Amino acid sequence: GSVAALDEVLVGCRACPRLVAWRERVATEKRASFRDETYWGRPVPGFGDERAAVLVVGLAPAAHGANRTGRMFTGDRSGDFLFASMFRTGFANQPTSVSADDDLVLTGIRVTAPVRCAPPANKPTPTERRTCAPYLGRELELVGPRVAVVLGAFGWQALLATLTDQGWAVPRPRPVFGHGAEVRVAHPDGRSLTLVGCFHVSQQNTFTGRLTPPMLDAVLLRARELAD
Ligand code: DU
Ligand code: SF4
Repeated sequence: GSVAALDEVLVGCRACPRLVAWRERVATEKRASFRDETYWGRPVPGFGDERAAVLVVGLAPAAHGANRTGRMFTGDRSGDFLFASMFRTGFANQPTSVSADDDLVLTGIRVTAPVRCAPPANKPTPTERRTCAPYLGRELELVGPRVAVVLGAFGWQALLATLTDQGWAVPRPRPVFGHGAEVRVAHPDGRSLTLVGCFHVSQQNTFTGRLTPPMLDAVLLRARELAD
């Protein structure tokens, strides 16, 4: 098994009828400012270091962001905010991620999402989350991160559910999401993974100042410290 083999299966997935219809409709109708572009319109693989110690877990591709460019977090304001922070903290070789064929390289970090197809209103259903969970589970097994930076409550719940399914010792009741929350979980085989909660990088948080660049930088630096 390899990340490339996982991605090959993933990009052909059509398991969620509502999301297949939405991702393809958005890709056909487009946004006026991108009308000359060919949208990706398919499931979006994780991006970055295949041996990353730090895995960033978001929510789902944005309709005109990753669903357009085919690279996670790429082509929208959320990604602009996230990749700039990765550059400042030494995880990325450049501050921007514009398209799937730019020269961005992530070292020691990787970005992914628990749902791989763009959902209407950025809101996957519980069934869609469960249907997509095996892809995140497989990626976790292949990459083997020591730290997961989880952007928002949806990703937090989704990751904890996936870890539980995979036999990790997740406390009950499940730990509550919060910015700066840290939870260490253990696998019976001896591995451990520390989840670090962080407000999502969406404009709702970054435009309002709820999540500032120094706050995100501090989370990424903390993640590196935990991973070392
Ligand atoms: O084809 P490849 O060298 O396995 O890289 C796939 C993809 O992942 C490429 O666009 C660069 C990116 N990447 C990265 O960001 N960090 C790495 O350490 C390795 C690959
Ligand atoms: Fe497949 Fe996941 Fe997309 Fe559903 S969200 S169609 S499970 S890739």
